[in-house]
Amino acid sequence: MKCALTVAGFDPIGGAGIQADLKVFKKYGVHGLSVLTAITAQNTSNVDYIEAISINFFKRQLNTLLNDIKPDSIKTGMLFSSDLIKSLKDVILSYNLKNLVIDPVIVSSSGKKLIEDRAIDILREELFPIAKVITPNIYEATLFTGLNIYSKSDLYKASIIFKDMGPEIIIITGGHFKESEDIKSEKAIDLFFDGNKYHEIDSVRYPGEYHGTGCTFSAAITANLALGHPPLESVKYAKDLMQSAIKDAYYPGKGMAILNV
Ligand code: PXL
Repeated sequence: MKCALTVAGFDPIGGAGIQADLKVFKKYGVHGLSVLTAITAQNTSNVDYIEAISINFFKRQLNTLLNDIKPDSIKTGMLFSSDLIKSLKDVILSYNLKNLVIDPVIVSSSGKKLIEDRAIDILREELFPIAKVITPNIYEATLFTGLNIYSKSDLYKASIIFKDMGPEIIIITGGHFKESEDIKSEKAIDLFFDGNKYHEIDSVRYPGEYHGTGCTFSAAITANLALGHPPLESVKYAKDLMQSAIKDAYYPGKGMAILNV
């Protein structure tokens, strides 16, 4: 059985973070490995509190696991601090891990910062250059590129700027478009760019706020890469999963919906 590793935070709701990633890996028949960066206290309305795992314990989790098992792909979610990011990079290089998918998590869907401000540059500098795929949403793309993204042509410009940051492939997810013509469209458009070719991948837009969309999407890409699928196919399969998971989303609490993976 193929193995994928998620390096991410703990979500007690079970809709994002490590828990979401493991559900997605299972869905594709990929064995899920997980290493924890931070624990959170949260519900479907609010992320209340975050505590990072100590660097020592973080490294122990990675080294102990990787001395035994080599994952076929790896993804990152909430990385929280500069020290966690730097330690992770060292480990990825020393174990020669391939197929790194980075979901550049900045804030939760409920609006809480999931990374320290000073760690944002470190994430870009240390991990983007060794990434196979990065999966920014509109908010993250705006923050990393400095562009205001209101239209499809802005997505094209942003993906060129991202390419210069070093990742092999960029997929910007357009589901969060706010103030553009595109919001009036029934479609959500994602833009895939490999430095050479662009692919627009469109899907039905379902209105509303969903918890864990970025985690689920990036985990699905990671699982498909572990299975040996090429990046573009992996992204297309991941989009298919997102469509059904969003269509059948449910409300376990009083706040946001959870994806039905
Ligand atoms: O969706 C981003 C995210 C990632 N990781 C954890 C989270 C969240 C959102 O709440 O809780 C642990």
